[in-house]
Amino acid sequence: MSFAEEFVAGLRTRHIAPKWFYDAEGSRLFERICLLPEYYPTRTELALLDRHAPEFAARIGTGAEIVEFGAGASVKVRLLLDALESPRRFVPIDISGDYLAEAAATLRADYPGLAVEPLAGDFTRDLVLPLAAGRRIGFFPGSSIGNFEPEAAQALLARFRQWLGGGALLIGVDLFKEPAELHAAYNDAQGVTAAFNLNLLARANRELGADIDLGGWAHAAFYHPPLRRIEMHLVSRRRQVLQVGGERFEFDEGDSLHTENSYKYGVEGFRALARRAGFEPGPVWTDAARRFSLHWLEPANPA
Ligand code: AVI
Repeated sequence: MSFAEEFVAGLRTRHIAPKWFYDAEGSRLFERICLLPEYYPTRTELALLDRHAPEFAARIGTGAEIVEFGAGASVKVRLLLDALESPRRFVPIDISGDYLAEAAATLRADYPGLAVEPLAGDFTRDLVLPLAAGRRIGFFPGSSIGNFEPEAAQALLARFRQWLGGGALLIGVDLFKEPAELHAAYNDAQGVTAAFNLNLLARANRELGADIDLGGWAHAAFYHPPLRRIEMHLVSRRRQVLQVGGERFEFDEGDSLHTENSYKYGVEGFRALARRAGFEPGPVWTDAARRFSLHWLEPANPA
């Protein structure tokens, strides 16, 4: 379904999938989130990638192909590429086509010997990947897996396993921790996460000709301990009517649109999920405070 169709359907169900955050503006706002002092996942994962790059390179081997799911600005993969011996090809996949093309051009300039073949598309749907050039390794950093419901996360991992055709997956997974620390990460003092959330409505104004008053909506994010997830919502500040795609949607003060879940895992819980998806979990790397984890997953029964 297109953004127009899903946005209108989301106004009916009061639930919109987080993948629609990422137009060019949303991708830029997300890059700013990654630099926020409160948002620990990015810097923690970057430090892990940096510290253990030689180990990853040894596991990946010579002449490999890296496929990154949800590549964004492709910053993290550089730490891998820098450590690899003669990587053959890099295939970044992202839903934000313009943003992907920009990032690919920069990578080509910085890695002249590397074939960079971006694929603009939605990896939660059927995508046709090019035939593998060398051992194919999947890279899914950032704990984007946490933005899927656990059953959907399992199905997605199973799909990656098929796409990787016998290759391994290196995946970043955010760990559960003190609720206050989680809360701060999604309620930053500068309001960048709020702008990221509200950009969904701004995008509807830009792309769908909606006339939504952003001042009528508030960002809300909170940790839900029983489900071990952060929930993000857009909350209506007053009674209002939205007119989109020829339909009318009424919101009372306090009504919300649920825009994102971000599940947090324990190391063992995530390994169990990976097993259910047909992987054999290998080593796990975490920081000293066990904020974030990187998992090496091999297919249980390689083709
Ligand atoms: C992309 N994803 C892993 C981020 C997260 O933490 O769930 C998206 C995000 N939402 C608000 N801040 C960051």
